[in-house]
Amino acid sequence: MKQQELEEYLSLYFIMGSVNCSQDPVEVLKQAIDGGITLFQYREKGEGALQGNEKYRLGEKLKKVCLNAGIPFIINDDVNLGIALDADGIHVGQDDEAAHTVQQKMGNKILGVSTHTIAEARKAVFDGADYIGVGPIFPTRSKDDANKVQGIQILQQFREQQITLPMVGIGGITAANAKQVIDAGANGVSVISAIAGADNVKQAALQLKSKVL
Ligand code: TZP
Ligand code: MG
Repeated sequence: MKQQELEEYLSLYFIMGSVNCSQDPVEVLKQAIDGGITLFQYREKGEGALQGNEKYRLGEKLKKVCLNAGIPFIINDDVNLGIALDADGIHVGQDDEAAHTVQQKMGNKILGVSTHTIAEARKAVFDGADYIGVGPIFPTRSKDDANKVQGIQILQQFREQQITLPMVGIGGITAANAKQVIDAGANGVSVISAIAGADNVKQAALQLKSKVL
């Protein structure tokens, strides 16, 4: 995939797993797609998360929904699951399997890496990341072990220091603050609760979409 194509897919990047949803995750994903999300990450994590075969089976269903809609399907952390489901990509954090070994195992898939400092961003580039996630930009309740809040300044700093890789902001992003994230240099926004936790999922995605175009 060309960098420009990936940048377009990153514009409204929806992340969720069953614990983030108050209704059937398959329905949540379908509604989010109707509202215009451009990329999806299956992140089955946290208290009460599905494991083993159940985790696999939900992943299979969500992948099918993405495939039908032409939306890339990315797996969080679990490289073996990504390979088993033939996902379009894998996203790893700093505490997960090293990005360069993931890159070797996955071959031609999209590799995303979470970064919090310039050094981590440079290493992600070196390891062959296709994009980086940067955050938390704002306070979040969706990640127990989140790093300290960075503000939009970190996005500006990365761009000033010649990090040219596609990047998305993450953490506490809503329709009210998404434009700041884009204006600070991100190609898109990654969102869990503002979409998965909305009463009207499609409407929430539509509202975010109008801010990132
Ligand atoms: N990584 C940094 S913040 C975060 C992750 C996975 C959670 C983002 O969730 P929300 O609900 O959009 O703040
Ligand atoms: Mg991780």
